[in-house]
Amino acid sequence: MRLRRKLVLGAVLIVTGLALSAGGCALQRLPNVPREITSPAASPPVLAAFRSDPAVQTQQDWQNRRAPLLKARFQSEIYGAMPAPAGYEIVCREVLQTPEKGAIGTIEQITIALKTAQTGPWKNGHPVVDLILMTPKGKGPFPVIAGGTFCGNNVLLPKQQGMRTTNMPLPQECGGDAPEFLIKAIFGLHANSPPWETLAEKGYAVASWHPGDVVPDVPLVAEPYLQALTPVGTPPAQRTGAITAWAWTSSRMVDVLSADPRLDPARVMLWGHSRHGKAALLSAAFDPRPAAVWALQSGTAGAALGRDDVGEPVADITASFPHWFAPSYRAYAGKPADLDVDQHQLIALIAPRPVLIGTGRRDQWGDPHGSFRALKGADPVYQLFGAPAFTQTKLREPDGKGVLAFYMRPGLHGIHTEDWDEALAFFDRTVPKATTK
Ligand code: GTR
Repeated sequence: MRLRRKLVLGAVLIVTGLALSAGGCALQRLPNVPREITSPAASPPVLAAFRSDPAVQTQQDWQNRRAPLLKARFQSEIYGAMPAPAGYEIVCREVLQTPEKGAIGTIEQITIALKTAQTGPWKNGHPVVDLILMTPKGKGPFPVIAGGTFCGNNVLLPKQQGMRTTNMPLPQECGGDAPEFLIKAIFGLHANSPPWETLAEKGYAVASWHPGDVVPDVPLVAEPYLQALTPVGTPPAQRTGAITAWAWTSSRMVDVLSADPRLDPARVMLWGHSRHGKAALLSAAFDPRPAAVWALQSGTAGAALGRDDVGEPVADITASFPHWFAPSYRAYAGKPADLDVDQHQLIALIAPRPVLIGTGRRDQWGDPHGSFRALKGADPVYQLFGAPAFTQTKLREPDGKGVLAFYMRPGLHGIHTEDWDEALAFFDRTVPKATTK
């Protein structure tokens, strides 16, 4: 049985046991991560000499020399080649909702044909993505929080008429047999959809799409889509991975959102949970436009340091999800310290823009310690850009000061109301309110 299925089955058993027997006690059997950080600092030090590049002293050194070198290493060793943008075409726009009551103005479905350098196995040769866009009542331009959904758009608004269903294969865990209450019990109230009304009340637009419409999240099925997205001439070991394809898709969605007069292009925030947290970080690292990023429980190849193999080991992630990465990443299974890049350097590529990392106390697999240490490791680059230092010292005590921020809530892997509360407080605090249109 694949690891992912085991995890899901384990979670189902835990919650079912919890519901049937011990009330709230069963969760207590899963250990919290230790309160104190004892592991060493991230390495290599982010400003130190790296490969043939001397130590970084200035912002120009970072931007002109180090950032391109790191992007090349992340592509060749972990994620695979990032496709070039090739434009898009809006195929149609449909209004799904215009509620009279409440703060939501409209919810629309915008169908977008993405252009790609080569044709591939998509119907008509190129990917088509349905973007679900909620805009609040009132006068924009609105800031927008944008991110991918796991199991197709239907899970966002389950009873909505007129929503198109994905025609791509879905991962097994999206099988659809699990009742909604069980999904919420295991993975949180907002596992499938954001708190629309709260976000609208606070003046945020929300954009969601299904990255699996570009590359299906199914290992064997994904390969021809990945081949089609891989830039011509890329060595086979560096073919585009699905995380990269999904990060590229985020950037295409930013293209569309930035051109919408109701939205503020200077306040497009990316977010993602778990695998989509990995993609959100990668997207912002390669694309200067997102104003801020919130990555929740993004773990290995996300916010968590990987060279120490704490949390999800490279051997496991590349065996369970080979399609997520360049084939080259597999070579580091069992010896991740041989990698010369680590995730603090990925976060540093987002500098000086705000990054919030969310973790769960009992989510050992997602590695809260490694994520905290990655933020610390990225901080010197933020300081080089004049951003306030990351001064938090305790995992459980956010200091609410910096543009790099970390929180660890109780519980396991999932998306809860308190996660959204943390994210909104963070975006409110760190993303300037001034509009540019
Ligand atoms: C897990 C995987 C993690 C994380 C998670 C998710 O099975 O091991 O890396 O991405 O899935 O996306 O929910």
